[in-house]
Amino acid sequence: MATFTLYGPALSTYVRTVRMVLAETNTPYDLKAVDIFSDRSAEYLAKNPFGKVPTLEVDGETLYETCAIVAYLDEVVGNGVFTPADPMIRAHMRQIMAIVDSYLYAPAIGTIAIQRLIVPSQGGQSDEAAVRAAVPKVKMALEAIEAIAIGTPYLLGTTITLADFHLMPVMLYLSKTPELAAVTSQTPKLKTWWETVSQRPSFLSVTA
Ligand SMILES: N[C@@H](CCC(=O)N[C@@H](CS)C(=O)NCC(=O)O)C(=O)O
Repeated sequence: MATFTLYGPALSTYVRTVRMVLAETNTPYDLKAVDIFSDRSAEYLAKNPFGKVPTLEVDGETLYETCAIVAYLDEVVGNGVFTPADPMIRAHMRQIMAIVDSYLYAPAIGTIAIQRLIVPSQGGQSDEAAVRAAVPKVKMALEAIEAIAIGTPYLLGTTITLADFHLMPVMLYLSKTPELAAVTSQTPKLKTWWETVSQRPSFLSVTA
């Protein structure tokens, strides 16, 4: 089997998405810490010019961008079990992942989680106006996912897919904030989904 090295801090949502696929497939890997709260080293920027995490090294070859990493891992260590065979359901999986990346991550993590969890932990005061402005954006993104989701019990039916792994780490941070109730007030499927997937052993192992 190939040798896998994953770069990134354990607290990163996107790193957790990749780690879930590795955990679900019992794939051994090294996790190398990257401090995302200070400047990236030249060595790291040579692997990932955008300085983002995660980056995966496969036998010394570098891969970055979470969607590309998890699609690769699903093929080589997952046998494709996390990607639906049906073209429309597969498209819905990619659609949910794109919604997370394009419309959910920035207001949910970049604003609400940072303002509610990180800023106070460092002795600062949350920017209430920024949080207020982020709430409708998060609500809209979650409601768009709700409209696509099947939710019995996973986002796209009876089998867990890469879309679940993409959304779960973001939901975990939202669930630690007082904004959770407001942003999920119109998403009953997502509420039930979260009660189930948040107890999944692979998720608990990468978020411990
Ligand atoms: N498009 C990238 C986004 C990754 C991303 O935004 N990662 C965050 C952590 S969850 C990060 O690197 N933040 C540090 C920064 O923006 O400087 C991907 O899909 O991998």
